[in-house]
Amino acid sequence: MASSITLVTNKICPFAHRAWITAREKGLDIELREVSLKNKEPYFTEIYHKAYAHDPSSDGKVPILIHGNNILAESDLVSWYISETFSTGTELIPKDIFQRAKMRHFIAEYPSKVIGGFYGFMGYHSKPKEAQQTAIEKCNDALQILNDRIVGPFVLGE
Ligand SMILES: N[C@@H](CCC(=O)N[C@@H](CS)C(=O)NCC(=O)O)C(=O)O
Repeated sequence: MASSITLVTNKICPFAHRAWITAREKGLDIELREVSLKNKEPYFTEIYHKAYAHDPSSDGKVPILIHGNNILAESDLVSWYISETFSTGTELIPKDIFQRAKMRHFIAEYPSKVIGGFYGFMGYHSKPKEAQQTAIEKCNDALQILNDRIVGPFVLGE
């Protein structure tokens, strides 16, 4: 029997979204285990410290993938692992090497360009009006840079 897949996750985390979207695109039946990032339960810290590629200075970050004996942290690795392991669903990694280079470039740029803006935007209700506007503009500018490269419906096309 194939090993079950669990994703330790949190709804607000864009890194966890990346792993979850990958699993959805592959059509996988995964168990989502939602954990609090504010009050970290012992299970979360323990499993995080068992995960390959975890940050030793952290007491837990999402996402974490558990697939049989393979426990993996870091959303880009998790997404890559899911994409390469399962042949079901959408083919997410292009065969063409130039297309793959574009994909790697997008993955490298996404966190630095979009995620800072995204977090600025998330806390925007508690900010003064001017700071809210700056947060929206920063988020839109980052999305626009990436949007200009998207062929659609996926970044590289079909
Ligand atoms: N580089 C990591 C970042 C993961 C990350 O920072 N997750 C945040 C939530 S969005 C987290 O778990 N933070 C908890 C903490 O740092 O204490 C990845 O790509 O998976």
